[in-house]
Amino acid sequence: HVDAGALTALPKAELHLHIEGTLEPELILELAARNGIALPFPTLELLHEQYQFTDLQSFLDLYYANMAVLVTADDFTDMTRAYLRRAKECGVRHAEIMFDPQAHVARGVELATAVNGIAAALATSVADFGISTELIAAFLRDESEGSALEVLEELLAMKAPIIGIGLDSAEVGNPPSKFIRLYKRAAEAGLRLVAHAGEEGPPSYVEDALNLLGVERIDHGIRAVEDRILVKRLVREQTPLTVCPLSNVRLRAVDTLAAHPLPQMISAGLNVCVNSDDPAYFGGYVSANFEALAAEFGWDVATVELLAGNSIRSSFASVARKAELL
Ligand code: ES4
Ligand code: ZN
Repeated sequence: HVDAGALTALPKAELHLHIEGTLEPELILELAARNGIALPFPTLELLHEQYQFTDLQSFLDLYYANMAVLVTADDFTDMTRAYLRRAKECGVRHAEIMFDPQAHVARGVELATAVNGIAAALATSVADFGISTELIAAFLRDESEGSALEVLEELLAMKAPIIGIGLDSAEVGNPPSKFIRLYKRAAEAGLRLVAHAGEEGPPSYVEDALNLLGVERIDHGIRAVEDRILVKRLVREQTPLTVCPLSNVRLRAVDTLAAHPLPQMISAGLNVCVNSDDPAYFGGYVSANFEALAAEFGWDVATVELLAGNSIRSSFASVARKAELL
């Protein structure tokens, strides 16, 4: 068995993290007050009551509503620094952080406000927290491909410091095939490619994300276990799967943590790592995910070391940075 101190001490990378999902209720209220925004749930008590989710969409509704408090670049900087502070306490030494540009533009926030605010915190993340960072622009799959392409062109024109693109939000009914041109354009621009797939959606979405979009990493991917041929391929190609166990429990993608397919995925030889997804909404940061798993499955140090090592190996960090952390 592993104790909490040893878990935290292990250097790890966080590869599946939505920065807007790190907005803690306390910070939501603080930013609402600072910006003079009236919230539908204006106290901690009323806000906390909203965190009981039945599926992905029920979470997304609250997640997008709470973003209303993000107005100035400083708001984005403060949110990002608050995440980095907590990530450091979890032993995170490298973080690849997603943000949802379309969600902010749709609210009338300038793209540059969001990008520059987040980037300001990331620019000093090594000095401030000992965490190397990268930024990934995630596109909303329930919006049109045209909307995503417009925002991508704007990000490229402003030379936004992004390493890649992702695809998130409501999965079922919004398959990878909808975004072929977006991923082609991003690849042409030299960006790295990831996408959520197989969270609520079927294994065929994982396959299509690989075949049609050319992604090099899959966010979630848990439903891949339903397709033996797909599992064989993912094992052979060692495609990284950024699994988020507490998220899956809270959004009812799995019934219980005990029923989570992660142990089965590890046994099959899949390249899995552990991530927090939207830690302010799902009951904890990456250490909480590791601790819950280790307790539930009685893991030894070797298993935890394997998962932490996978996260670093699967990252977009430089060869030198990876060597430093492994
Ligand atoms: C998300 Cl858990 C999850 N799934 C899909 N899209 C998302 N955006 C933020 N969190
Ligand atoms: Zn996610």
